[in-house]
Amino acid sequence: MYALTSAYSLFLNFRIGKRLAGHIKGITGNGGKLVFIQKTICITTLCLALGGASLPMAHATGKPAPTAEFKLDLINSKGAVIGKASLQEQADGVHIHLAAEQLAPGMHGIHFHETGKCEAPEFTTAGAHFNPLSKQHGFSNPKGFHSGDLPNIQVDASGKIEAEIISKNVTLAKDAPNSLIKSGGAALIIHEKADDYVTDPSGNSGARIACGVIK
Ligand SMILES: [Cu+2]
Ligand SMILES: [Zn+2]
Repeated sequence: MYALTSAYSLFLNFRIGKRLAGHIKGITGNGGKLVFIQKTICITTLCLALGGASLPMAHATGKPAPTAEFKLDLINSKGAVIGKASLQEQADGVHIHLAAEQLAPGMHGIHFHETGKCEAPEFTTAGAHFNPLSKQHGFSNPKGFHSGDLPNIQVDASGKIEAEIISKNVTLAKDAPNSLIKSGGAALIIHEKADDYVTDPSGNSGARIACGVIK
C-alpha cells in the first residue's frame, strides 16, 4: 500500500516550494507538466520512498557494504507495540524501513530524538530532536535543520503506514559525531500532527504518539 500519493508529493512540493522542488526525484518536465516517474520524494538530503515502491539501489561499487541492521519496536502511549522499524546504512544513507498500525490516518511528523528512552505515555524521556550540529528545526528554516529531522509520513485510512525513508544526515557508524549508535542511544518518534518543517524546535507536530529505542 502506498504511503504517499503523487498528489501528496505535489502538495509537499508546493508547500515547501523551491527548496524541495529541486530535490524531488522522479519528477520530470513533460511539456510543462510534472510527471512522476518514480515514487520517491526527497527533501534536501532526505528521501522518502513511497511504501511498497522499490527504492533505486545504490549502484556505487567500492563503497562499504551495508551495515548491520538495527531493529526496534514502536510503542504507543499505552506502551503497546504498534509497529517496528529497521535501520540500515547503505551507500546512499541510512535507510529506515517503517511498518506500523493503529495510528490516526493522515500526516505525521517523524524524527530521530536524542535519547534512547521511550517512557509512555508522553515519551519526553527521548529528549529533543537529535541535533549534533546545533541547528534549528526544519528543512524550510534558514537556520535549520536538525540531523534527526525526517520528512512527514502519511498513515492510510486504516491507520497503517509502511514507508522507507533515507537520511544522509545521520550514520550508524559507532561514535561518529552524527551517529545514532551512541552512548544513551537514540529514539525514533512519530508525532500526532504533521511537521511544518519550519517551527523550532519540533515543527509544531504536537504530541509524541509512538516511540522506539535505537541501540
Ligand atoms: Cu519528534
Ligand atoms: Zn527537528
